[in-house]
Amino acid sequence: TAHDIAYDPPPGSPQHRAARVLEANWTGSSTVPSRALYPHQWSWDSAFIAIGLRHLSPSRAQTELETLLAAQWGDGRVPHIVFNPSVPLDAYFPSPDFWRSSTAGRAAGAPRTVQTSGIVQPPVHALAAWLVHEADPGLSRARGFLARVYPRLAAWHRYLLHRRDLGGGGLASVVHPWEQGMDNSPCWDAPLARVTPAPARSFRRADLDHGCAGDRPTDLDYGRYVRLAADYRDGGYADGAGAFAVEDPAFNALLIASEHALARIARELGATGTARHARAERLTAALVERMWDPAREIFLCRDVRGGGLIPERAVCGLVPLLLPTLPREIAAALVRTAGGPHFGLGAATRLVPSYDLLGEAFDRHRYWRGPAWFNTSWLLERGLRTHGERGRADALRTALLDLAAASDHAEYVDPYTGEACGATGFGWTAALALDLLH
Ligand code: 9YW
Repeated sequence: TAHDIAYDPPPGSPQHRAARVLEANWTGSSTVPSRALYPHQWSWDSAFIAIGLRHLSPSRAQTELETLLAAQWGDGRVPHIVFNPSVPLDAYFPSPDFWRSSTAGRAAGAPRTVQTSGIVQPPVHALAAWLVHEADPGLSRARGFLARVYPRLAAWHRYLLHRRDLGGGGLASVVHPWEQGMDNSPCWDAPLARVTPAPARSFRRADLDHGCAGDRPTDLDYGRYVRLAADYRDGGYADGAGAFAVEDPAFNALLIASEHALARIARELGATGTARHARAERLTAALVERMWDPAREIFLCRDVRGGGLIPERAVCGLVPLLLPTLPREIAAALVRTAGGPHFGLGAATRLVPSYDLLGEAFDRHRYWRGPAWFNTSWLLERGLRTHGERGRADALRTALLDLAAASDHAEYVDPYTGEACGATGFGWTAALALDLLH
């Protein structure tokens, strides 16, 4: 095929085991997060998967991103799910007949042929595209990879920075908890409480067919997710009117990291990239000004509708450590917070928990309310390394690799014991382990 695996790891090696997961989840044009639980293409999963896949097959990693970007809407949004038409409708809810992208999303420029959701996920894509390019610049240039993806990535960022600046401070808001990628985080409890749940009989949860109910969101919260998504759809996916709007530090930090990557891509294509680096700097300043809590020493989410910072400590507040030009004292404070009693990194926990160990809503097994995910630890590992915390970064890297292998590349783990939770053979877990092995 055109996607020959360029590097074949030795059988039995951790690389080989991770590669087998990616191979098993590959559909021919993209990679599913999990064969059992998530049988379509997910936006930020694909970005993380491409970051690992580039070590096995740079051309396949390029295809992964280009398949996603081919489903981009006319207004620039990159949908959080691109549906695989050969998967039965009832395999995942909300399905294409809920989102109705090609009809309800017409005004926003949804594609006519491919079916997608109408919300977004964190913008890790430009960062992923740059890392994929770096894995084999010769091949990337020969295939015109960056020249093709650049205009799409630029339109994606433009959408987020303009249509999604609902708080007026220059940052992007999410309009649904699913957009930030940490669906059931306690950060959403207060803004979500204002939303009237859709009646439980008006939808059927497919997630409970696979996951255990005790680990998943409650029916009441699920009803609120459905209501928000249905209202957004019924408004033609126009931005600005919804009941839920939150500025999230992880979403914005990833946007900033991707803006820096887009500047590098622009340079590779012959421009200067200066304006983009400058914009990333302005966004970093806005992030600090609008979301940094000096007393708690963590970034907080801002409830744009309710008008204030949400006093919950969650892993999203540590992710900005990724940013190279974060003020030195803030980076140092984030390192203290990660290793302190609320996250316990390197002491009570080996991977970073998704939520405050001491928080009232902490639950070591419930979705994004305590367990540890591999993508957030990978981001933190990168952040620690960026800020010269080599010892801590090495320990986190070792933990990530140990637990990825021991858990059979689980979707997430118990933050205290490392016990596998959710699906196994999970795409980004395998991909990011593979990345750290290189
Ligand atoms: C869902 C696919 C997605 C991730 C999200 C994660 C989960 C989907 O799975 O959400 O149906 O609950 O929260 O970040 O992209 O892996």
